[in-house]
Amino acid sequence: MASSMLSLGSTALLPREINKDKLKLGNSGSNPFLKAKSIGRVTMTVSVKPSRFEGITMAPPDPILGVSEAFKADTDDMKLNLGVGAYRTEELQPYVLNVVKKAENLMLERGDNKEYLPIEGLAAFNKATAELLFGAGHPVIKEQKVATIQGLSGTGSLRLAAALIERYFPGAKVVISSPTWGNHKNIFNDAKVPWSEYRYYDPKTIGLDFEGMIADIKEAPEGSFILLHGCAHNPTGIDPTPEQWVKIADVIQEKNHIPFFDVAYQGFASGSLDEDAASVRLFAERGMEFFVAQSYSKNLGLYAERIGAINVVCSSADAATRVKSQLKRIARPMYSNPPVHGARIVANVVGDATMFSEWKAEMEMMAGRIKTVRQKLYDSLVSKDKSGKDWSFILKQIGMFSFTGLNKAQSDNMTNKWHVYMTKDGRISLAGLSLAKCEYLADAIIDSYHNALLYWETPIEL
Ligand code: KET
Repeated sequence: MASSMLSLGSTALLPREINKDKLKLGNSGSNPFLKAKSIGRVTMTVSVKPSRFEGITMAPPDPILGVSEAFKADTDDMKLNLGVGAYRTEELQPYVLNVVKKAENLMLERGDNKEYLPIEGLAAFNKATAELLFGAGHPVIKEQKVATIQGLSGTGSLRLAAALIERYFPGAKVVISSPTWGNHKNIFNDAKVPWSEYRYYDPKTIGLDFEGMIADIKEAPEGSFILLHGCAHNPTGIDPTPEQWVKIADVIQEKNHIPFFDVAYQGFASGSLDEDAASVRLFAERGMEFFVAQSYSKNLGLYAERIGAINVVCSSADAATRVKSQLKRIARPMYSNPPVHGARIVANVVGDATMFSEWKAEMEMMAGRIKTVRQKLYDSLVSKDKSGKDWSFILKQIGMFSFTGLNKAQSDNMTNKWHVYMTKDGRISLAGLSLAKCEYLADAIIDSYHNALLYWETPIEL
Protein backbone atom coordinates (compact mmCIF):
# COMPACT_ATOMS: atom_id res chain seq x y z
CA MET A 1 0.00 0.00 0.00
CA ALA A 2 1.45 3.38 -0.88
CA SER A 3 1.17 6.42 1.32
CA SER A 4 0.25 9.77 -0.11
CA MET A 5 0.57 13.26 1.29
CA LEU A 6 -1.11 16.43 0.15
CA SER A 7 0.51 19.82 0.51
CA LEU A 8 -1.44 23.03 0.12
CA GLY A 9 1.57 25.27 0.20
CA SER A 10 2.40 24.70 3.85
CA THR A 11 5.60 22.71 4.24
CA ALA A 12 4.77 22.07 7.89
CA LEU A 13 2.45 19.28 6.75
CA LEU A 14 5.12 17.46 4.78
CA PRO A 15 7.10 14.50 6.09
CA ARG A 16 10.59 15.41 7.26
CA GLU A 17 12.52 13.99 4.29
CA ILE A 18 10.40 15.94 1.85
CA ASN A 19 10.68 19.13 3.92
CA LYS A 20 14.43 18.80 3.94
CA ASP A 21 14.61 18.54 0.17
CA LYS A 22 12.85 21.91 -0.20
CA LEU A 23 10.85 20.53 -3.07
CA LYS A 24 9.39 22.98 -5.44
CA LEU A 25 5.63 22.81 -5.53
CA GLY A 26 4.30 21.74 -8.86
CA ASN A 27 7.54 20.15 -9.93
CA SER A 28 8.29 16.62 -8.97
CA GLY A 29 11.43 16.54 -11.09
CA SER A 30 12.67 13.01 -11.54
CA ASN A 31 11.62 11.77 -8.08
CA PRO A 32 9.50 8.72 -8.85
CA PHE A 33 7.58 8.99 -5.59
CA LEU A 34 6.34 12.52 -6.14
CA LYS A 35 3.64 13.57 -8.51
CA ALA A 36 2.43 17.12 -9.12
CA LYS A 37 -1.24 17.87 -9.66
CA SER A 38 -2.85 21.17 -10.45
CA ILE A 39 -6.38 21.84 -9.26
CA GLY A 40 -7.34 25.37 -10.15
CA ARG A 41 -4.81 27.78 -8.60
CA VAL A 42 -3.57 25.30 -5.95
CA THR A 43 -0.75 23.00 -6.88
CA MET A 44 -0.54 19.85 -4.79
CA THR A 45 2.48 17.68 -4.30
CA VAL A 46 1.52 14.08 -3.71
CA SER A 47 4.16 11.76 -2.33
CA VAL A 48 3.50 8.14 -3.15
CA LYS A 49 5.94 6.32 -0.93
CA PRO A 50 5.94 2.56 -0.61
CA SER A 51 5.36 1.58 3.04
CA ARG A 52 8.24 0.17 5.05
CA PHE A 53 5.66 -2.38 6.20
CA GLU A 54 4.97 -3.68 2.69
CA GLY A 55 6.46 -7.05 3.61
CA ILE A 56 4.10 -7.53 6.55
CA THR A 57 1.22 -9.75 5.58
CA MET A 58 -2.17 -9.88 7.29
CA ALA A 59 -2.13 -12.17 10.33
CA PRO A 60 -4.92 -14.71 10.62
CA PRO A 61 -7.47 -14.13 13.40
CA ASP A 62 -6.66 -15.90 16.69
CA PRO A 63 -8.37 -19.32 16.71
CA ILE A 64 -9.91 -18.64 20.15
CA LEU A 65 -10.13 -14.88 20.74
CA GLY A 66 -10.96 -14.30 17.04
CA VAL A 67 -14.20 -16.28 17.58
CA SER A 68 -15.47 -13.56 19.96
CA GLU A 69 -14.82 -10.92 17.29
CA ALA A 70 -16.83 -12.91 14.73
CA PHE A 71 -19.61 -13.41 17.31
CA LYS A 72 -19.87 -9.68 17.93
CA ALA A 73 -20.33 -9.02 14.23
CA ASP A 74 -23.28 -11.50 13.95
CA THR A 75 -26.70 -9.85 14.28
CA ASP A 76 -28.80 -13.03 14.58
CA ASP A 77 -30.98 -13.26 17.72
CA MET A 78 -30.14 -16.89 18.36
CA LYS A 79 -26.37 -16.40 18.31
CA LEU A 80 -24.40 -18.13 21.03
CA ASN A 81 -20.73 -17.62 21.92
CA LEU A 82 -19.20 -20.90 23.05
CA GLY A 83 -15.72 -19.94 21.82
CA VAL A 84 -13.64 -18.44 24.58
CA GLY A 85 -13.55 -20.07 28.02
CA ALA A 86 -15.19 -17.28 29.98
CA TYR A 87 -17.92 -17.76 32.56
CA ARG A 88 -21.36 -16.30 31.89
CA THR A 89 -24.47 -16.17 34.06
CA GLU A 90 -27.68 -18.02 33.19
CA GLU A 91 -28.62 -14.77 31.40
CA LEU A 92 -25.38 -15.15 29.42
CA GLN A 93 -23.87 -12.03 30.93
CA PRO A 94 -20.28 -11.68 32.19
CA TYR A 95 -20.04 -12.23 35.93
CA VAL A 96 -18.03 -10.17 38.41
CA LEU A 97 -17.78 -12.14 41.63
CA ASN A 98 -19.33 -10.45 44.68
CA VAL A 99 -16.20 -11.16 46.63
CA VAL A 100 -14.17 -9.30 44.00
CA LYS A 101 -16.43 -6.25 44.36
CA LYS A 102 -16.00 -6.48 48.12
CA ALA A 103 -12.21 -6.62 47.84
CA GLU A 104 -12.24 -3.65 45.43
CA ASN A 105 -14.37 -1.60 47.82
CA LEU A 106 -11.92 -2.37 50.57
CA MET A 107 -9.08 -1.15 48.37
CA LEU A 108 -10.91 2.12 47.72
CA GLU A 109 -11.67 2.61 51.41
CA ARG A 110 -8.05 2.04 52.30
CA GLY A 111 -6.94 4.46 49.61
CA ASP A 112 -4.30 2.07 48.28
CA ASN A 113 -1.71 3.86 46.17
CA LYS A 114 -0.54 3.19 42.62
CA GLU A 115 3.20 3.00 43.22
CA TYR A 116 5.23 0.58 41.10
CA LEU A 117 5.32 -2.95 42.45
CA PRO A 118 8.67 -4.67 42.82
CA ILE A 119 9.67 -6.70 39.73
CA GLU A 120 8.50 -9.93 41.39
CA GLY A 121 5.07 -8.48 42.17
CA LEU A 122 3.04 -7.99 45.34
CA ALA A 123 4.57 -9.94 48.23
CA ALA A 124 1.18 -10.72 49.81
CA PHE A 125 -0.06 -12.07 46.47
CA ASN A 126 3.00 -14.25 45.91
CA LYS A 127 2.60 -15.76 49.37
CA ALA A 128 -1.14 -16.35 48.90
CA THR A 129 -0.80 -17.87 45.45
CA ALA A 130 1.89 -20.39 46.45
CA GLU A 131 -0.15 -21.36 49.52
CA LEU A 132 -3.29 -21.90 47.44
CA LEU A 133 -1.35 -24.19 45.18
CA PHE A 134 0.63 -26.29 47.65
CA GLY A 135 -1.44 -25.75 50.79
CA ALA A 136 -0.30 -23.39 53.57
CA GLY A 137 2.35 -24.98 55.72
CA HIS A 138 3.53 -27.37 52.96
CA PRO A 139 7.22 -28.25 53.44
CA VAL A 140 8.21 -26.71 50.06
CA ILE A 141 6.84 -23.39 51.30
CA LYS A 142 8.14 -23.66 54.87
CA GLU A 143 11.60 -24.53 53.56
CA GLN A 144 11.43 -21.66 51.04
CA LYS A 145 12.03 -23.94 48.09
CA VAL A 146 9.53 -22.22 45.80
CA ALA A 147 10.55 -19.30 43.61
CA THR A 148 7.28 -17.43 42.96
CA ILE A 149 6.88 -14.32 40.90
CA GLN A 150 3.70 -12.59 39.84
CA GLY A 151 3.06 -12.89 36.08
CA LEU A 152 0.71 -11.40 33.51
CA SER A 153 -1.90 -14.04 34.16
CA GLY A 154 -1.43 -17.64 33.01
CA THR A 155 -0.13 -16.70 29.57
CA GLY A 156 2.49 -14.24 30.83
CA SER A 157 3.60 -16.69 33.53
CA LEU A 158 4.05 -19.48 30.98
CA ARG A 159 6.01 -17.06 28.83
CA LEU A 160 8.41 -16.20 31.68
CA ALA A 161 9.07 -19.88 32.30
CA ALA A 162 9.60 -20.43 28.57
CA ALA A 163 12.20 -17.65 28.57
CA LEU A 164 13.95 -19.23 31.57
CA ILE A 165 14.03 -22.59 29.77
CA GLU A 166 15.43 -21.02 26.63
CA ARG A 167 18.17 -19.27 28.61
CA TYR A 168 19.22 -22.00 31.02
CA PHE A 169 18.28 -25.25 29.27
CA PRO A 170 19.36 -24.59 25.69
CA GLY A 171 18.08 -27.22 23.28
CA ALA A 172 15.78 -28.83 25.87
CA LYS A 173 12.40 -29.77 24.50
CA VAL A 174 9.01 -29.06 25.97
CA VAL A 175 6.67 -31.97 25.34
CA ILE A 176 3.01 -31.00 25.23
CA SER A 177 -0.22 -32.96 25.02
CA SER A 178 -1.94 -33.56 21.71
CA PRO A 179 -4.21 -31.66 21.59
CA THR A 180 -3.56 -28.78 23.94
CA TRP A 181 -4.59 -25.15 24.48
CA GLY A 182 -3.57 -23.60 21.15
CA ASN A 183 -1.55 -20.78 22.67
CA HIS A 184 0.99 -23.17 24.24
CA LYS A 185 2.61 -23.67 20.87
CA ASN A 186 2.73 -19.92 20.18
CA ILE A 187 4.34 -19.28 23.56
CA PHE A 188 7.14 -21.80 23.04
CA ASN A 189 7.62 -20.79 19.40
CA ASP A 190 8.01 -17.15 20.37
CA ALA A 191 10.41 -18.05 23.19
CA LYS A 192 12.40 -20.18 20.69
CA VAL A 193 11.93 -23.31 22.78
CA PRO A 194 11.59 -26.49 20.71
CA TRP A 195 8.52 -28.59 21.44
CA SER A 196 6.98 -31.89 20.44
CA GLU A 197 3.80 -33.68 21.43
CA TYR A 198 2.74 -36.68 23.46
CA ARG A 199 -0.42 -38.60 22.70
CA TYR A 200 -3.30 -37.63 24.97
CA TYR A 201 -6.72 -37.80 23.33
CA ASP A 202 -8.07 -40.94 21.71
CA PRO A 203 -10.82 -40.03 19.22
CA LYS A 204 -12.04 -43.63 19.16
CA THR A 205 -12.87 -43.75 22.85
CA ILE A 206 -13.25 -39.95 23.21
CA GLY A 207 -11.08 -40.54 26.27
CA LEU A 208 -7.47 -40.50 27.41
CA ASP A 209 -4.87 -42.45 25.43
CA PHE A 210 -3.01 -43.29 28.61
CA GLU A 211 -0.74 -45.97 27.09
CA GLY A 212 0.24 -43.58 24.27
CA MET A 213 0.87 -40.78 26.74
CA ILE A 214 3.17 -42.89 28.93
CA ALA A 215 5.03 -44.32 25.91
CA ASP A 216 5.66 -40.84 24.46
CA ILE A 217 6.83 -39.38 27.78
CA LYS A 218 9.22 -42.35 28.10
CA GLU A 219 10.43 -41.77 24.57
CA ALA A 220 11.19 -38.05 25.06
CA PRO A 221 14.90 -37.18 25.43
CA GLU A 222 15.98 -37.42 29.08
CA GLY A 223 15.56 -34.07 30.87
CA SER A 224 12.68 -32.82 28.72
CA PHE A 225 10.03 -30.51 30.14
CA ILE A 226 6.67 -32.27 30.25
CA LEU A 227 3.79 -29.83 30.05
CA LEU A 228 0.81 -31.05 32.07
CA HIS A 229 -2.60 -29.49 32.62
CA GLY A 230 -3.02 -29.53 36.42
CA CYS A 231 -6.76 -30.12 36.10
CA ALA A 232 -9.62 -29.67 33.61
CA HIS A 233 -7.50 -30.38 30.52
CA ASN A 234 -8.15 -27.85 27.77
CA PRO A 235 -9.63 -28.56 25.25
CA THR A 236 -10.63 -32.19 26.00
CA GLY A 237 -12.01 -31.94 29.56
CA ILE A 238 -10.38 -35.33 30.17
CA ASP A 239 -8.04 -35.67 33.16
CA PRO A 240 -5.95 -38.64 34.26
CA THR A 241 -7.31 -40.51 37.28
CA PRO A 242 -5.38 -40.23 40.59
CA GLU A 243 -3.83 -43.67 39.87
CA GLN A 244 -2.79 -42.55 36.41
CA TRP A 245 -1.19 -39.39 37.86
CA VAL A 246 1.00 -41.63 40.04
CA LYS A 247 2.20 -43.52 36.95
CA ILE A 248 2.82 -40.26 35.10
CA ALA A 249 4.94 -39.04 38.01
CA ASP A 250 6.83 -42.37 38.04
CA VAL A 251 7.81 -42.20 34.38
CA ILE A 252 8.73 -38.51 34.58
CA GLN A 253 10.97 -39.26 37.54
CA GLU A 254 12.52 -42.29 35.83
CA LYS A 255 13.43 -40.23 32.79
CA ASN A 256 14.71 -37.27 34.80
CA HIS A 257 12.20 -35.04 33.06
CA ILE A 258 11.05 -31.73 34.53
CA PRO A 259 7.27 -31.40 34.94
CA PHE A 260 5.75 -28.10 33.89
CA PHE A 261 2.18 -27.62 35.11
CA ASP A 262 -0.27 -25.19 33.62
CA VAL A 263 -2.93 -24.57 36.28
CA ALA A 264 -5.55 -22.28 34.77
CA TYR A 265 -8.65 -23.88 36.30
CA GLN A 266 -7.94 -24.54 39.99
CA GLY A 267 -11.36 -24.81 41.62
CA PHE A 268 -13.20 -25.02 38.32
CA ALA A 269 -12.85 -28.75 37.67
CA SER A 270 -14.32 -30.07 40.92
CA GLY A 271 -15.40 -26.86 42.63
CA SER A 272 -12.67 -27.45 45.25
CA LEU A 273 -9.34 -25.61 45.25
CA ASP A 274 -7.61 -28.44 47.12
CA GLU A 275 -8.94 -31.29 45.03
CA ASP A 276 -7.90 -29.52 41.83
CA ALA A 277 -4.36 -29.05 43.16
CA ALA A 278 -3.92 -32.76 43.93
CA SER A 279 -1.80 -33.47 40.83
CA VAL A 280 0.63 -30.64 41.62
CA ARG A 281 0.83 -31.66 45.29
CA LEU A 282 1.61 -35.26 44.33
CA PHE A 283 4.74 -34.08 42.50
CA ALA A 284 5.69 -31.76 45.39
CA GLU A 285 5.42 -34.66 47.86
CA ARG A 286 7.99 -36.58 45.83
CA GLY A 287 10.55 -33.81 46.24
CA MET A 288 10.69 -33.18 42.51
CA GLU A 289 11.76 -29.90 40.91
CA PHE A 290 9.11 -28.44 38.63
CA PHE A 291 7.31 -25.40 37.23
CA VAL A 292 3.71 -24.32 37.84
CA ALA A 293 2.02 -21.46 35.99
CA GLN A 294 -1.17 -20.18 37.65
CA SER A 295 -4.04 -18.01 36.46
CA TYR A 296 -6.88 -16.20 38.26
CA SER A 297 -8.76 -15.43 35.05
CA LYS A 298 -11.33 -18.18 35.51
CA ASN A 299 -11.56 -19.08 39.18
CA LEU A 300 -11.80 -15.46 40.37
CA GLY A 301 -13.18 -14.11 37.08
CA LEU A 302 -10.25 -11.68 36.76
CA TYR A 303 -9.79 -12.19 33.00
CA ALA A 304 -8.85 -8.60 32.16
CA GLU A 305 -6.75 -7.96 35.26
CA ARG A 306 -4.00 -10.26 33.97
CA ILE A 307 -3.16 -11.82 37.29
CA GLY A 308 -1.27 -15.08 37.74
CA ALA A 309 2.09 -16.43 38.83
CA ILE A 310 4.98 -18.66 37.91
CA ASN A 311 6.27 -20.95 40.63
CA VAL A 312 9.48 -22.93 40.35
CA VAL A 313 9.83 -25.64 42.97
CA CYS A 314 13.53 -26.22 43.64
CA SER A 315 15.39 -28.76 45.72
CA SER A 316 16.91 -26.07 47.96
CA ALA A 317 16.12 -22.59 49.20
CA ASP A 318 19.39 -21.41 47.70
CA ALA A 319 18.44 -22.64 44.21
CA ALA A 320 15.01 -21.00 44.59
CA THR A 321 16.62 -17.65 45.42
CA ARG A 322 18.83 -17.83 42.33
CA VAL A 323 15.97 -18.92 40.06
CA LYS A 324 13.81 -16.08 41.35
CA SER A 325 16.55 -13.55 40.67
CA GLN A 326 16.73 -14.74 37.04
CA LEU A 327 12.96 -14.68 36.59
CA LYS A 328 13.06 -11.05 37.72
CA ARG A 329 15.84 -10.37 35.27
CA ILE A 330 13.69 -11.78 32.47
CA ALA A 331 10.61 -9.79 33.54
CA ARG A 332 12.33 -6.39 33.87
CA PRO A 333 13.04 -5.75 30.16
CA MET A 334 9.75 -7.42 29.10
CA TYR A 335 7.28 -5.36 31.14
CA SER A 336 9.30 -3.98 34.07
CA ASN A 337 6.88 -4.91 36.85
CA PRO A 338 3.36 -6.33 36.97
CA PRO A 339 0.01 -4.55 37.55
CA VAL A 340 -1.18 -4.22 41.13
CA HIS A 341 -4.98 -4.28 40.97
CA GLY A 342 -5.63 -8.00 40.48
CA ALA A 343 -2.81 -8.93 42.83
CA ARG A 344 -4.44 -6.91 45.63
CA ILE A 345 -7.81 -8.52 44.95
CA VAL A 346 -6.35 -12.03 45.26
CA ALA A 347 -4.31 -11.14 48.35
CA ASN A 348 -7.34 -9.53 50.05
CA VAL A 349 -9.69 -12.40 49.25
CA VAL A 350 -7.31 -15.13 50.32
CA GLY A 351 -6.08 -13.18 53.35
CA ASP A 352 -9.53 -12.71 54.87
CA ALA A 353 -11.29 -15.82 56.23
CA THR A 354 -14.80 -14.52 55.48
CA MET A 355 -14.00 -13.43 51.92
CA PHE A 356 -12.09 -16.64 51.29
CA SER A 357 -15.09 -18.78 52.16
CA GLU A 358 -17.35 -16.51 50.11
CA TRP A 359 -15.01 -17.02 47.14
CA LYS A 360 -15.16 -20.78 47.56
CA ALA A 361 -18.96 -20.64 47.61
CA GLU A 362 -19.07 -18.54 44.44
CA MET A 363 -16.60 -20.84 42.72
CA GLU A 364 -18.74 -23.85 43.63
CA MET A 365 -21.74 -21.98 42.27
CA MET A 366 -19.97 -21.34 38.93
CA ALA A 367 -18.65 -24.91 38.66
CA GLY A 368 -22.13 -26.15 39.64
CA ARG A 369 -23.88 -24.10 36.92
CA ILE A 370 -21.54 -25.56 34.32
CA LYS A 371 -22.27 -29.10 35.57
CA THR A 372 -26.01 -28.40 35.35
CA VAL A 373 -25.87 -27.22 31.72
CA ARG A 374 -23.59 -30.16 30.89
CA GLN A 375 -26.27 -32.54 32.20
CA LYS A 376 -29.09 -30.69 30.42
CA LEU A 377 -27.17 -30.68 27.12
CA TYR A 378 -26.61 -34.42 27.45
CA ASP A 379 -30.30 -35.04 28.29
CA SER A 380 -31.41 -32.93 25.32
CA LEU A 381 -29.07 -34.79 22.94
CA VAL A 382 -30.25 -38.17 24.16
CA SER A 383 -33.93 -37.31 23.90
CA LYS A 384 -33.68 -35.64 20.48
CA ASP A 385 -31.15 -37.85 18.67
CA LYS A 386 -32.74 -41.08 17.53
CA SER A 387 -29.59 -42.48 15.90
CA GLY A 388 -28.42 -44.37 18.97
CA LYS A 389 -25.16 -42.45 19.20
CA ASP A 390 -23.56 -42.58 22.63
CA TRP A 391 -23.31 -39.01 23.97
CA SER A 392 -22.14 -40.03 27.45
CA PHE A 393 -18.63 -38.66 26.81
CA ILE A 394 -20.11 -35.21 27.50
CA LEU A 395 -20.83 -36.21 31.09
CA LYS A 396 -17.39 -37.74 31.57
CA GLN A 397 -15.60 -34.53 30.60
CA ILE A 398 -14.94 -31.93 33.29
CA GLY A 399 -14.26 -28.22 33.58
CA MET A 400 -15.43 -25.40 31.37
CA PHE A 401 -15.39 -27.22 28.06
CA SER A 402 -16.81 -30.08 26.12
CA PHE A 403 -14.76 -31.54 23.31
CA THR A 404 -17.58 -32.57 21.00
CA GLY A 405 -15.58 -34.46 18.40
CA LEU A 406 -17.16 -32.28 15.69
CA ASN A 407 -14.69 -31.76 12.86
CA LYS A 408 -14.02 -28.50 11.06
CA ALA A 409 -16.85 -28.83 8.51
CA GLN A 410 -19.29 -29.71 11.28
CA SER A 411 -18.06 -26.82 13.44
CA ASP A 412 -18.46 -24.51 10.43
CA ASN A 413 -22.05 -25.71 10.09
CA MET A 414 -22.64 -24.92 13.78
CA THR A 415 -21.55 -21.35 13.14
CA ASN A 416 -22.79 -20.69 9.60
CA LYS A 417 -26.19 -22.30 9.92
CA TRP A 418 -26.92 -22.17 13.66
CA HIS A 419 -24.95 -19.07 14.75
CA VAL A 420 -23.20 -21.12 17.42
CA TYR A 421 -19.65 -19.77 17.73
CA MET A 422 -17.02 -22.30 18.77
CA THR A 423 -13.40 -23.15 18.05
CA LYS A 424 -12.74 -25.19 14.92
CA ASP A 425 -11.27 -28.07 16.91
CA GLY A 426 -14.80 -28.94 18.03
CA ARG A 427 -14.52 -27.44 21.53
CA ILE A 428 -17.52 -25.73 23.10
CA SER A 429 -17.34 -23.65 26.26
CA LEU A 430 -20.19 -24.78 28.49
CA ALA A 431 -19.48 -21.73 30.64
CA GLY A 432 -21.10 -19.70 27.86
CA LEU A 433 -24.24 -21.87 27.72
CA SER A 434 -27.51 -21.36 29.60
CA LEU A 435 -30.17 -23.94 30.49
CA ALA A 436 -32.54 -22.05 28.19
CA LYS A 437 -30.23 -22.61 25.19
CA CYS A 438 -29.45 -26.32 25.74
CA GLU A 439 -32.18 -27.64 23.45
CA TYR A 440 -31.21 -25.24 20.68
CA LEU A 441 -27.58 -26.29 21.02
CA ALA A 442 -28.56 -29.97 20.96
CA ASP A 443 -30.48 -29.39 17.69
CA ALA A 444 -27.43 -27.66 16.22
CA ILE A 445 -25.06 -30.45 17.27
CA ILE A 446 -27.34 -33.22 16.00
CA ASP A 447 -27.82 -31.48 12.65
CA SER A 448 -24.10 -30.77 12.26
CA TYR A 449 -23.06 -34.26 13.33
CA HIS A 450 -25.42 -36.08 10.99
CA ASN A 451 -25.70 -33.71 8.07
CA ALA A 452 -22.60 -31.55 7.74
CA LEU A 453 -20.30 -34.42 6.86
CA LEU A 454 -20.88 -38.08 6.47
CA TYR A 455 -17.93 -39.17 8.54
CA TRP A 456 -16.66 -38.49 12.03
CA GLU A 457 -13.03 -37.62 11.57
CA THR A 458 -10.32 -36.64 14.01
CA PRO A 459 -10.83 -33.02 15.01
CA ILE A 460 -8.22 -30.53 13.92
CA GLU A 461 -5.79 -28.91 16.31
CA LEU A 462 -5.65 -25.18 16.83
N1 KET B 1 -3.69 -22.15 30.20
C1 KET B 1 -4.77 -22.75 29.72
C2 KET B 1 -4.83 -24.23 29.69
C3 KET B 1 -5.85 -21.97 29.28
O1 KET B 1 -6.93 -22.57 28.83
C4 KET B 1 -5.76 -20.56 29.31
C5 KET B 1 -6.85 -19.72 28.78
C6 KET B 1 -4.60 -19.99 29.85
C7 KET B 1 -3.57 -20.82 30.28
C8 KET B 1 -4.35 -18.52 29.95
O2 KET B 1 -5.30 -17.73 30.48
P1 KET B 1 -4.90 -16.30 31.07
O3 KET B 1 -6.10 -15.48 30.89
O4 KET B 1 -3.70 -15.80 30.33
O5 KET B 1 -4.57 -16.55 32.50
N2 KET B 1 -7.73 -20.17 27.99
C9 KET B 1 -8.91 -19.49 27.46
C10 KET B 1 -8.69 -18.09 26.98
C11 KET B 1 -7.60 -17.92 25.99
O6 KET B 1 -7.48 -18.67 25.02
O7 KET B 1 -6.81 -16.97 26.19
C12 KET B 1 -9.52 -20.38 26.39
O8 KET B 1 -8.97 -21.45 26.09
O9 KET B 1 -10.60 -20.03 25.88
